[in-house]
Amino acid sequence: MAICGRRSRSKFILYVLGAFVLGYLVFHRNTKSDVGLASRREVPVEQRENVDEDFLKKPVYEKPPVDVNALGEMGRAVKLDLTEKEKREEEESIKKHQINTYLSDKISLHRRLPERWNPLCRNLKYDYLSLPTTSVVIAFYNEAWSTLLRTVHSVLETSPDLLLTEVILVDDYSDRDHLKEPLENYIANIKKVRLIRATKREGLVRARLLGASIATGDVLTFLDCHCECHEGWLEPLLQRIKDEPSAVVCPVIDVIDWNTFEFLGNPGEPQIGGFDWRLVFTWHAIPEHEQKRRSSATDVVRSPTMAGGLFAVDKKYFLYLGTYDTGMEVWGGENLEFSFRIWQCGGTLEIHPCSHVGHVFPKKAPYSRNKALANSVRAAEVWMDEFKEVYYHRSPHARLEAYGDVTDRRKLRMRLRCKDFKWFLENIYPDIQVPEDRPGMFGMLKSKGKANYCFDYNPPDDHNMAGHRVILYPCHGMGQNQFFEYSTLQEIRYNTRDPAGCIVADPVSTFLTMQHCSKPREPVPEDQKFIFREDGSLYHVQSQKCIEAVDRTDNGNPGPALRSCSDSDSQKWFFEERT
Ligand SMILES: [Mn+2]
Repeated sequence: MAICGRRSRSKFILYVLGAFVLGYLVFHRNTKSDVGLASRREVPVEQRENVDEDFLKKPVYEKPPVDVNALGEMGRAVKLDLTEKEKREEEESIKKHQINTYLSDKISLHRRLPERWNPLCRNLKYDYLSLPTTSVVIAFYNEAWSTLLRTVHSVLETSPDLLLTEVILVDDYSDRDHLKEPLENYIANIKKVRLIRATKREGLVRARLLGASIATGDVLTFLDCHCECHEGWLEPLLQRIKDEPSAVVCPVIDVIDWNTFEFLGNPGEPQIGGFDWRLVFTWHAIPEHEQKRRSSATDVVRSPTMAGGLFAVDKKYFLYLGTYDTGMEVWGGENLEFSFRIWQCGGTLEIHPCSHVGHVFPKKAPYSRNKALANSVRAAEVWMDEFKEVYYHRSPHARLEAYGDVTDRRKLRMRLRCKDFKWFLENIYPDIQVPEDRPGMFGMLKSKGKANYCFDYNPPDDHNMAGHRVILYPCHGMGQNQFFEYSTLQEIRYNTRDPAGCIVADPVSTFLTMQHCSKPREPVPEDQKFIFREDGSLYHVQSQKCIEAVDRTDNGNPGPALRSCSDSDSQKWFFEERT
């Protein structure tokens, strides 16, 4: 096991001790199981396989008999016929939770999901008796009753009793009444569910650690508090961790619609995680080099980053890695910090295509994320080395953020002899484009003639960057939509996001729009080439015109546009990092 070599002697002893305890538990589990199981173990392997498997994968609770006509059964979308009054209640519930909990309350807490994994996953066999056990940790804050309890029942009804030690609910100091006594009373009658409460608001990171601190399973499996597990979701995670204890394994996160509760799982290849240079998490298709590394569609997929909420990790390895950065507040950014740490410190971060868990993505973030910035800065300060500048250039206000003390986290990095961020980029995320950020060639692109106006670009939406027009807007110095970089390939790049955008000038309309940049090593299209000349002019090579700050374009608003080149200040531009 790779992790042993790096441990101190005392840790090694602890490990041996742990292995002993584990051995005892496996032994104990086998002996305390009923006689049927013990005698089946005498049956030759070929004959016992099928008999045994059903028995061994028996969940903690069986789902009640299916009622195909029940609302939302088999993950179907629900559309309710509501009176005006009911509609108002529904609206209220959406306002409160950013999830249609009015509708969720009408769906069975035990509903089934349709089978939406790669059919090959059904053929995978597990040696149940040798798999590690797990504690499922679910932290919540003011979660609605039905979404929380559907998560709990779903875990109990899809996880083999043999492998699930417990479900640990961590209440992060909620103030809603239904999460007080009613919740305690409800779970008092359910096997294997424990509830602990924080005594003040801790945030996701510390709440999860609170749960982890009382967990007794071999593996920690973290789930969000509005999930539904697909059949067979747990075994692949545990099998992988058994095979490779330094693997941190995420399930495929399937979408459950926040408004209809439709389960949108899909059996195709999963997407993997990345990030852009604002340190925002992004999704990507599996790159070619990774596809080549895999030999089957049921093999794990390596992912540079994780989305955050859902993963399984060997408890001892999680401790070795330094668990979470407890200096992080509420949520946001902790997922990238953990991802960087896993890879840089010798682990692997993977997605198992046979483990599917549905997650209700809320309409928008239900509570404040204003601490996410400090969390990102902590991640950058500890793990990104000189590349943190690329982040700061695009989020200049992050430099001013009070992010607390990271001394201990840096010591952890030293102690574990973690690799640097350059290694991470080159080996784990070679597809990300690293900006050049040459001095004086990035930041706000300001007009000399039209004082305090800057290039500004607002993409159509989070997933689609291209297509809109570039405008001029009062400079705000916050990076983001006003961040551009002039590259050695003569592009004006909009690379706060990944993949990056490049400005395209159209000599007919005269406007500037945004398109995707050419791929690395492919030629830059002619209409994306500008020469940033000594005198500050931006010369468009294809049209032989210059970019001018125009007060009123055809829609009445200021914008950059192509004009015949002149010596006017309205055709002079300069970069500035901050206001
Ligand atoms: Mn969530």
